[in-house]
Amino acid sequence: MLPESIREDFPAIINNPDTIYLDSACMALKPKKVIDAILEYYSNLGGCGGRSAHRLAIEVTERTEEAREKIARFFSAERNEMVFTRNTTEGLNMVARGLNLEKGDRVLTTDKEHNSNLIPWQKLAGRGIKHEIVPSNPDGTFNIEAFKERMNRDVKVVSIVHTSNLDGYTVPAKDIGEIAHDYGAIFVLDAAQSAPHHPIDVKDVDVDFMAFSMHKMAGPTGVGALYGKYELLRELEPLNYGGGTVEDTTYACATLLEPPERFEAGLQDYAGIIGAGAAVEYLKAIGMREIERHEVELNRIITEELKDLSGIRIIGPQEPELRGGIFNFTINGLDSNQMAVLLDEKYGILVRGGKQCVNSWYNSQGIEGGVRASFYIYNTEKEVRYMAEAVREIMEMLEKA
Ligand code: ALA
Repeated sequence: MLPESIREDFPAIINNPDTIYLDSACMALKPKKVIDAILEYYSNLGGCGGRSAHRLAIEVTERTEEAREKIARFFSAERNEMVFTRNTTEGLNMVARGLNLEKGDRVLTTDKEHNSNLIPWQKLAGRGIKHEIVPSNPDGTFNIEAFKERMNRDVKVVSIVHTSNLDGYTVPAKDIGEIAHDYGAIFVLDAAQSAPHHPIDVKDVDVDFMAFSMHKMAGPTGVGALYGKYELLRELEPLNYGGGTVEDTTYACATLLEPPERFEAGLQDYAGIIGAGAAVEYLKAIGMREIERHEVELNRIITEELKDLSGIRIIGPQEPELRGGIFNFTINGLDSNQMAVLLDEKYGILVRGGKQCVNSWYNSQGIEGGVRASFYIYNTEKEVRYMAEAVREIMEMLEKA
């Protein structure tokens, strides 16, 4: 397990002493190093990047490019393959709208996609592009046979949630990518929940595009990135055009810069980007394998405590080692959001209830919502045992009522 001293790095933990934060799948807390990097921009720099030639602007350009380099290296990518975005959602929309898909092309996703990897593909129906769902196995694991059955040369894109925000399960991305590539399809990963919790080498996985958010990686809000293989980025139509994306324009046309600059229209969130660089450095110093192990250990403890409790059902695979840092469950007799509010008000435990942006899966199962505890580097054994105790007390209370 990671040392508890990590908690001292997080002002939000120190400043909220009576809370147990178990909602990192939605938003991770930020260490002081990240906050300091953001503040440094506002206090000492303040200029724009990539444009003006004065000293503050040059410094900002250098610092944002350093951050790009750090983030690229974190995933074993090249600097020119990493495009800054606002978040995973923006990255996935960029891919869905920027690929040159045509009438009759097919796009495959799974039945467990976040709305951000669902709606952008659904919306292509107006152009005659067919979006189809690969059903998961009953325990939520990836159904490779169902996937293979659906593959043919009309499938142009396979876009899959790498680690699910619903149940923490991580798909066998390398195998999926290999099959997608055998049929000439583009392979896209929604890495919002994998990038913060697992080591990823984009070259090893051989993914074509991968979108992620820094706010789930101990980084600032409002900054994410889209990784794309350079040749594919060159063919992708930008979502936004404007300042900072062109070599030159006339009244009639524009010559775009090469990637990644051509995708970053308008002034950027320089403070956030510099903070994002600090966030990956912070995670790297802890070690992604260590982070992975820590979360599974916490998941093992809470699973052991609650798996046999009458009235609750764990969503996804029952084995904690397949669920990473997510423990999501349904309860008999209480709405998931009511349960989340009760955990907060009575015990100071902060979790997320409801459909967690995976409405389609919950609706298909006829389930109103889940109560999701999600763990990160700062959570402790004591906290998850306390959560288990709280759930047991609430369930006893419900039985008596
Ligand atoms: N996708 C984020 C979550 O699962 C917002 O909470």
